[in-house]
Amino acid sequence: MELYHNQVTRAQGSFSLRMFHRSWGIMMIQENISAPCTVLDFPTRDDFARELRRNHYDVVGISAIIVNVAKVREMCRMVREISPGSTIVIGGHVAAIPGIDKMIDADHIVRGEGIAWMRRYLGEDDTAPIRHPAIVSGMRTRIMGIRLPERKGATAATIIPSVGCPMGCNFCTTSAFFGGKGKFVNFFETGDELFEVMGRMEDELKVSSFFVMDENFLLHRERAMRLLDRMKESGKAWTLSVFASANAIRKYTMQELVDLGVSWLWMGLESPRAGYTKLSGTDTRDLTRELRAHGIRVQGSTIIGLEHHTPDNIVAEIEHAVSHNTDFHQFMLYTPVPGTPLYQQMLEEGRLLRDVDYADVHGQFKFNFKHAAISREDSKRFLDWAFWRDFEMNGPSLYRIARTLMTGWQRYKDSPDARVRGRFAREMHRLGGIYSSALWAMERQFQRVDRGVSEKIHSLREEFRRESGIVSRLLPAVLGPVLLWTTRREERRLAGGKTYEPPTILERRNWVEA
Ligand code: B12
Ligand code: SF4
Repeated sequence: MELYHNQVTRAQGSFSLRMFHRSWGIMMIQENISAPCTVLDFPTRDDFARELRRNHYDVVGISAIIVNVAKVREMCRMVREISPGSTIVIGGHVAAIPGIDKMIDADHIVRGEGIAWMRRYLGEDDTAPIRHPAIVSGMRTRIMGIRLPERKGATAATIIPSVGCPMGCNFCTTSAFFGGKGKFVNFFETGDELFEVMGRMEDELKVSSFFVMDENFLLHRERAMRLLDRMKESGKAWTLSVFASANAIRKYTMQELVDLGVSWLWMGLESPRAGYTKLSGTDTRDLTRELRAHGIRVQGSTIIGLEHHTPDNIVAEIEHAVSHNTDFHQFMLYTPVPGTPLYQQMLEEGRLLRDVDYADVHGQFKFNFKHAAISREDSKRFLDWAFWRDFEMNGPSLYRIARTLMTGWQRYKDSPDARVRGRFAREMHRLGGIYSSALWAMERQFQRVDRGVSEKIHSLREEFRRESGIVSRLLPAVLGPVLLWTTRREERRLAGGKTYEPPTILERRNWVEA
C-alpha cells in the first residue's frame, strides 16, 4: 500500500520515502450515498470476518485492482459463508480482467465509474453533485528510520477532480477503464467548483497543501486558470502536487505554474523514440531543469521495455532518463494490462505469456508478454538497474527535493507576490531545520559509500545553514546524529527482512447503532 517504496524510491534503502495511502475509490462512494455504510480499509482476514459477523450487510462492495484478484476471490468466498444473504458487488480495475465473472463468485461486476453505479443501484439520484470526502493523502510516513509525527494539517489533502484521461495512450489502464481516448469522467467541471472543494478541505483538515489526483490536471487549462483567479482573489498560498504530461505543462508559463502553487509535478518521460503525443515537441530534459529551477519538484516516470528497446539500446535509454536528474524517478515495465488497447493487440498477436499470475502483472517484476528483443528475465534486470543507476547518479531523493526547495527559495524569497513569497517561506520555515539535519546525517552516511555525493550534500547543507533562521541552524547538531543512528539501524532492519503494513481502518457513515 505504498507508492514511493513500491515503484519510485525502492532502491534507496533507508532513504526510501515510506507512507501508506487509503483506498480513495471506496471513500468517494461512501461519501456519496445516503445508505448506512462502513468502509473497511486494509482488513486482515480476521477483521473482515468479524465485521461480517457483527453486522448484517445487504451489500458487500469489494474494491480491488488486478493484482489482488486472488484476495477478491477469497473475500467473496468468505461473504458467501459468513453472510449468505449479502449481495456482492465488485468494482475497481479488477473488473477489467476478461472472464472475471467465472473466476470469482459475485453478483455484480462494475466496470468504470462507481459512484453513479452505486447510486443507481440504491435507487438514489445518480446525477446529484459529487461530495468530496476529506482525505489525508498519506499516513505513517517513514524515512531514515523514523516515523514522522502525524499532526493535523501537516500532510496534504487528496483532491480527486476526475477519473480517466482523454489522451488514451495504448498501455494506459486508467484511461481505458474510464472510456479510453477522448473520454474521462469529471467530478468537478470548473475552477470554481474545485476552489470550493479545496476551501472546504482547508477548513476541515487544516491543510494548505493538496495532492491533486487527476491523471492530467494541467490539460484542462481553463479550469486551472479559473482556480488560479480564485486563489489570487482570496490570497490563498496553496501548494499543489499534480500529474501532467509534458505537452500539457507547455501550455503554461513558469510564472503561471508558480502562481498556481505547483510544487510537485509527476510527468511521463518516455523515450523520444516512442512517439507518444503527450511528449511531442518537448525537450523533457530542458523542461525538467527549468521546473526545478523554479522550485518545482519533478517526479519522472519512464517505461522500460518499449517496443523499440533492445539489449543494445536500452542502457542508453535508461541513461537518458536518469540524465533528467529529477527529484524522484519511477520506472515501470511496459505491461499489457487487461482492458487496454495494448492488451488487445498482444492478445491478437499471440504474444501474452501464459501462466503469469495476475498478482505479478504490475510492472515492477517481469514482463507478462513476449518482447521482440528482451527476455522476461532480462526485463527485471534492466528494471532493477534503472532504479540503481538513478540512485547512483543522482543521490537520495530527499537530498534532491531539498535542493529544489533551496533553489525555489533563493529565487522567490523576495518575490513581489506575497502569495508566492509566503508559500516558499512557509516551506522553508517548516522544513529548513529538518532538511539540514537530514543532510547532516546523509553527508556522513555517504562518506562511506560515495565521497562525490557526500561533498554535494555538504555544499547544499552549507546553503541551508546560510539561509536558515537560528533554530534551523542549531537543529542539525542535535537531530543530525539521531538521524544518522536511526538510518543505520533501519539499514540493519531492512537487511533482516523487516516489512511494513498499513493498519486496518474502519469508518462508518449514516450509521445508527442498533
Ligand atoms: C492511489 C493509487 C495507489 C495506492 C493504493 C492505495 C490503496 N489503498 O489502494 C498505492 C500508491 C499504494 C498504489 C499501489 C499500487 N498500485 Co496503484 N494506483 C493509485 C492511483 C494513482 C489512484 C487510485 C485512485 O484512488 N483513483 C481515484 C479513484 C476515485 O478511482 P478508482 O480507485 O478507480 O475508483 C473508481 C472506480 O474504479 C470505481 N470503484 C473502485 N472501487 C470500487 C468498488 C465498488 C464496489 C464499485 C461498485 C466501484 C468501485 O468507482 C470509483 C469512483 O469512480 C491509480 C491510478 C488512478 N489514477 O486511478 C493507481 C493504480 C490503481 N495502481 C495500479 C497499480 C498497478 C499498483 C501497484 C501494483 C503498483 C506496483 N507495481 O507496486 C500497487 C499495488 C498495491 C496493492 N497491493 O494493491 C494500477 C492498477 C492497474 C490495474 N489495471 O489493475 C493503477 C490504475 C495505475 C496504472 N495506471 O497503472 N496505488
Ligand atoms: S497521458 Fe498519461 S494518464 Fe493520459 S493516457 Fe497517457 S499515460 Fe495515461
